[in-house]
Amino acid sequence: MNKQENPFQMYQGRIETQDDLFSRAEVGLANRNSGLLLESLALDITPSGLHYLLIHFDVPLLDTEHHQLAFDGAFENPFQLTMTDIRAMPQKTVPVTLECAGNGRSGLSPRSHSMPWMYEAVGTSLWTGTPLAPLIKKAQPKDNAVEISFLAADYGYDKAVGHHYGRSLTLKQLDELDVLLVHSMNGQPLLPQHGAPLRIIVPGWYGMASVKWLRTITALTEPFDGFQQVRTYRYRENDDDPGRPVTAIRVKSLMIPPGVPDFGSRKRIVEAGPVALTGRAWSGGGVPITRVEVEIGGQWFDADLGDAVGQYAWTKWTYDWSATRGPHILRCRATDAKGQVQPVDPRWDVSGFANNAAQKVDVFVR
Ligand SMILES: Nc1nc2c(c(=O)[nH]1)N[C@H]1C(S)=C(S)[C@@H](COP(=O)(O)O)O[C@H]1N2
Ligand SMILES: [Mo]
Repeated sequence: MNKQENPFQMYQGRIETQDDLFSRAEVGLANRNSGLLLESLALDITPSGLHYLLIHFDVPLLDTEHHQLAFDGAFENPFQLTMTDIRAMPQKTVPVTLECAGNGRSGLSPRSHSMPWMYEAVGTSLWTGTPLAPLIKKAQPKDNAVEISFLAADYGYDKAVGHHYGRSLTLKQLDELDVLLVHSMNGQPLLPQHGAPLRIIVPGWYGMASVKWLRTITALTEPFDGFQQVRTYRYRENDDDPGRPVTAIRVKSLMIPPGVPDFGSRKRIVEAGPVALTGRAWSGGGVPITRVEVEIGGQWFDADLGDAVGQYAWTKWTYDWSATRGPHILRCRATDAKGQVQPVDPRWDVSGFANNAAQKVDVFVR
């Protein structure tokens, strides 16, 4: 099917949205792409069933036994690997905090039509696999190779372009990033929705780089022009802006909403007295968290920090609050070792990428 025959022409441009109101199409997406339950921020490692999901098309149900990973294109020594080959290679298990670049999209105004995330598109898993760099070295990119692309099994349309999900990294980025070829999550083979039987994890970058259902690793002599690389995941000021690529995760923190919820309104009820506020903070590119502050009644207080769960994983924070009666708005914000601080107000982006504005929690203390 080409552009002219596309029966969904109307979805090629901007789709009308209204802040705080979601279309049936978006609710449908949200029912597939579940988010982390904020109460599970209490755990260092997110149980696999509570890890957020972002699936653009349909989950391809692949056969582990016959799955092949091909290294092709501009490599001197192209080869193929089975899952048995990959499991027999040197293994590494790393805790990595993954966050979707669209996390926080609903907090922007006007927001864009896409997965309507609020705060919950984040999670930390123990990923097991073999480091990718030695395999690329073994395949040996030709002298004129500039990028390596990662092509997946899932296929669909976006803006009238049919494509397999795919992303690329430059050879320089591959040198700097500890990319892992992953077959297991939290000690179990990858679940279908998380990329079974094989995916990559690109630690420190937003989730779009961590290609699931991986089938082909190709050496390219020209930059990759796949849809998910050049048509989206770019920071843009307006529709005509070619934009800059979305890469490392921006500094962020979240709080477990204290107290208990009211089912209908989702507002929180807290008992007066001592309340242990807690949550997690993380930043991208392996940069550690140096500070978390909590705002109560318009004043910011320093929280206590725990140890990071890993170089590429989040840090726990706690703050003892003496809750006084009445309505309160609580917020938290993190600072990283590069001095980057979470903004209180969202930064504008056309597609709603990387909104790391401080989380706001409404509570009523009684
Ligand atoms: N093949 C493929 N890989 C993919 C995606 C996808 O739709 N297809 N989604 C990406 C995005 S946008 C994110 S945020 C992460 C989500 O990984 P998870 O669902 O395991 O949390 O996978 C990435 N890898
Ligand atoms: Mo994402």
